[in-house]
Amino acid sequence: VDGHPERCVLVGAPVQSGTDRLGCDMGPSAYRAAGLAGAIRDLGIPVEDAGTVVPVPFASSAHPNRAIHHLAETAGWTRALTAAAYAHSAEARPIFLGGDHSLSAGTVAGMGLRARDEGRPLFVLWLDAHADLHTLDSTVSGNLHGVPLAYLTGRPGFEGYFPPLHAALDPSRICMIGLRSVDPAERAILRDSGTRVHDMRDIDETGIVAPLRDFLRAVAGADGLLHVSLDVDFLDPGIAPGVGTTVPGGATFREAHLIMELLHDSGLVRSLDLVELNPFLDDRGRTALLMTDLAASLFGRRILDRPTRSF
Ligand code: EXY
Ligand code: MN
Ligand code: MN
Ligand code: MN
Repeated sequence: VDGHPERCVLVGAPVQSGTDRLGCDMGPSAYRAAGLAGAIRDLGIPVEDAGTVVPVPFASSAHPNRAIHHLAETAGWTRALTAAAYAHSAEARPIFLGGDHSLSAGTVAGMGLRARDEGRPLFVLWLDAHADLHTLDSTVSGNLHGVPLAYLTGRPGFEGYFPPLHAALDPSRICMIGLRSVDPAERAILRDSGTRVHDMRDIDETGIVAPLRDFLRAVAGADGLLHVSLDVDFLDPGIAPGVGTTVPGGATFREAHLIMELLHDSGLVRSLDLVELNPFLDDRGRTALLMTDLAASLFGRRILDRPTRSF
């Protein structure tokens, strides 16, 4: 699509340090077993598998909030993934295979550097049951998969722990769809943030299309670079059980697939996170196969041909 490299690159990010529920580090293997590369190649798009990112050692002192798990390891992943996202997005469209959602602290920071180099604003579509907006002081669980957007939008308290950001992500350039589990501290931040927030009640009342098209018009109008972060728990647990943080009342496959087709039509997506897949909680790869279908539909029309940019 114009303004985008056509080639995809798969980047394994087996991050486990952001959640205590073990199994996320098997995510990249599950996507490879589900045939993600082949599904995208079948659309005529070259796909390279760049293998697996290695976290850099990152010594961070213990944080006063003793609930926090694996802070140094997650900060090391963030540093490595920032570099990987920046490098792999130069001539390709990276798909980051997670791994828990703390990996997005690095991938989105790296895409921010890419956007800076291209002189374009970065926009983020966050498809998730959760806001992932806790600070290191407000997190209750201490699981760092619940903090990436607080870090990325420059909320205080990460200094000396997560690597310093080149620039904070503008909250008004974030669109959240699928929310149905938001903690009080996160709600307070969201209230006047300017972030476009669509919980499942919104989706039930207004549907997916109007809010998404409105956001895509804003991205296109700003000549923005769009990063999509797809958390498995955006989907209803009945169709996607392979995730450690299920919340009832999630998106149907049709709603998720419609989002992917509208995103494909827009031609605006530069990079994608597939996060929180836990194959240990899945049955016979069902969730990995569903996510693979959705990811492929983001990169190419797989059913009927339609005019692009129809938003
Ligand atoms: N807000 C809860 C917490 O902070 O522990 C749940 C976070 C779940 C995060 C998953 C990745 O979306
Ligand atoms: Mn732990
Ligand atoms: Mn998440
Ligand atoms: Mn989630």
